[in-house]
Amino acid sequence: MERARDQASVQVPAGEQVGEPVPEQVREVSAPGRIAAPGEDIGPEELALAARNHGLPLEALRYDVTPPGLHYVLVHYDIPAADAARWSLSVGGLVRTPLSLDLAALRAFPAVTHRVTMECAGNGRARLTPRPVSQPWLVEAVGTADWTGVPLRLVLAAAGVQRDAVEAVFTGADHGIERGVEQDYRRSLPVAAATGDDPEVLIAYAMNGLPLPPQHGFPLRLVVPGWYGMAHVKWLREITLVDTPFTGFQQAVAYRYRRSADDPDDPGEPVTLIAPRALMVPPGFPDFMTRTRVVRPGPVPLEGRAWSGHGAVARVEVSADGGRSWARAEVAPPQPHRWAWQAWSCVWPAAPGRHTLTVRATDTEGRTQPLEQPWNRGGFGNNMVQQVPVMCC
Ligand SMILES: Nc1nc2c(c(=O)[nH]1)N[C@H]1C(S)=C(S)[C@@H](COP(=O)(O)O)O[C@H]1N2
Ligand SMILES: [Mo]
Repeated sequence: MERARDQASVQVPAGEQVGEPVPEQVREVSAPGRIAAPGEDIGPEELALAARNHGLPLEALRYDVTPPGLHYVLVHYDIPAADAARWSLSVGGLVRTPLSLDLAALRAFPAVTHRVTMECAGNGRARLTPRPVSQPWLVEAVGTADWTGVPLRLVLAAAGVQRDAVEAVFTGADHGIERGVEQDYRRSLPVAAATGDDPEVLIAYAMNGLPLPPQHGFPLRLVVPGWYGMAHVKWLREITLVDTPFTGFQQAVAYRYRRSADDPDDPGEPVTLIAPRALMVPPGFPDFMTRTRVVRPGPVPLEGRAWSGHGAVARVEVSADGGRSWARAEVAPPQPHRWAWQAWSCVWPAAPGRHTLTVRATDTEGRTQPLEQPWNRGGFGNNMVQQVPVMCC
């Protein structure tokens, strides 16, 4: 914090240089990323991650706002200890007036509430072939909350962003090692995104009208409407304005779309906005083990949610024959919650037999969901359509 204040130009905030040497023993416990071998099942390490980082039970798609405890959770390292009474957020680097704000100081700014659908960039990873070995999400890494806090642009205006600043770097209070790099969790946003009012980035202190739960970033987190989850830095303790694009691990190494499985020199494209996706509440009732759905013959109401970070959802289509034919669903308008998912519904005339239900969203930018996997090495942004096996009898 002090260092940021003293330096005229901060390129990479203290404590993080990609490729910085770490003790050999550390590297022994923190292997490079890898792709699962052909036929390799999900292993104990992925199971351990999946048990910590839970998804949204798909039946909870029925709620506009995800009820407490049902919003997905993704935590790279540990949930840090946080004492609200002693928490302070520092704003430094290329600003005219460095700030150190406690929670009372942040609450003195005008408060706004935005309903925002958040989705992990790794959602869909475990459905890829070959499978990148990491948090093995199927389709359920999503949730919607009413986030209350201070518009980031107001805090940055109070600090006075200097003209040569190009990015704001956000630091969380959590610390860990990832693929041999010891680090605090850090991400950046371009200054234009950080100071914009559409979408308006929040420094949030409340979720659904209550203080943030520990796993969702207590006492402060960033909320960046329309962006994949990695941008919404939790346990936010420091904002640093810098004059060159941030090259920390979570920016330049992780969260890149790299099409090639093994080219070490491919920098890839940055992961930013959420690709369109529709999900359905699986109809009928499930088999405990296979999760196959059982429905009775006749009209079966189908419902779910659809969203995109690129625009509103313009169209949702449902297929009962694995994507050969499609029927339009009704879609709720995006207003008044532009950054939240939209409800959709339709009726499926179920006939006896086995079926695979599929749903696909298309946004106002014309982006849609593929029937085939969009593969990349990190397993990001896989918005291939959901498949719901149903037995009608
Ligand atoms: N400090 C910090 N912020 C973080 C993370 C983290 O591990 N540490 N995980 C990110 C990722 S990858 C996602 S998907 C979202 C998840 O937010 P949630 O757990 O509140 O749903 O938080 C983001 N913010
Ligand atoms: Mo994520």
